[in-house]
Amino acid sequence: MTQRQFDAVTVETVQGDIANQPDLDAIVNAANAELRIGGGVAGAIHRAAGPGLEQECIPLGPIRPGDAVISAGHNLPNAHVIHCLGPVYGRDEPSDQLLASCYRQALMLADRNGIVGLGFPAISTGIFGYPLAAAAQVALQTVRDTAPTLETVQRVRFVLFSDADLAVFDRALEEL
Ligand code: AR6
Repeated sequence: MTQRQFDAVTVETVQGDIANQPDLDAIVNAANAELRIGGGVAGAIHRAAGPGLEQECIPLGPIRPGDAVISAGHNLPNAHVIHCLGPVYGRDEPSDQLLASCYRQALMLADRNGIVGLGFPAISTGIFGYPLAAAAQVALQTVRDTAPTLETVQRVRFVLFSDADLAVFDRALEEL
């Protein structure tokens, strides 16, 4: 685990399951446009949250790449889920700006909802094909650049699925 402080926000990286972060107020979903149950992160979150999450989410969609919307956490230990649609790498352009928009919108939405602790997966780096090291740079830079504008968010945790992915984020955080 690596930690860095940007203004009032502590940014940390851990290996783990985004659907099992009980000490955070909110987690972020790497969603599909329709906000339906999917694979990867979305599958894990919807399985843990139960069917009420999809029922709440479907009327909130469809969303566009770079957008974020908020729902309740249902059976998750977190009060809220923030659903982001990341860019499909090689299709949704400019992919770096759309990915940055996901992180910025999620952070601002969290702040408007009084969230203190927020957990992110590595949005777009699975089925959507965004290279992990490049995605880590965009994610961490956006948190650093948004941190001065935040009032309630104090902890941002990046939850990486594998030790190898964690090492990539750790290096990006150290080099930032
Ligand atoms: N906890 C943390 N990270 C995870 C978990 C987990 N439980 N499961 C996977 N990852 P992905 P995307 C990692 O594919 O690329 C869905 O079907 C994974 O190794 O979940 O934004 C949606 O419905 C990868 O590094 O999201 C969309 O259609 C990262 O999380 C589409 O996939 C993101 O992988 C979204 O694709």
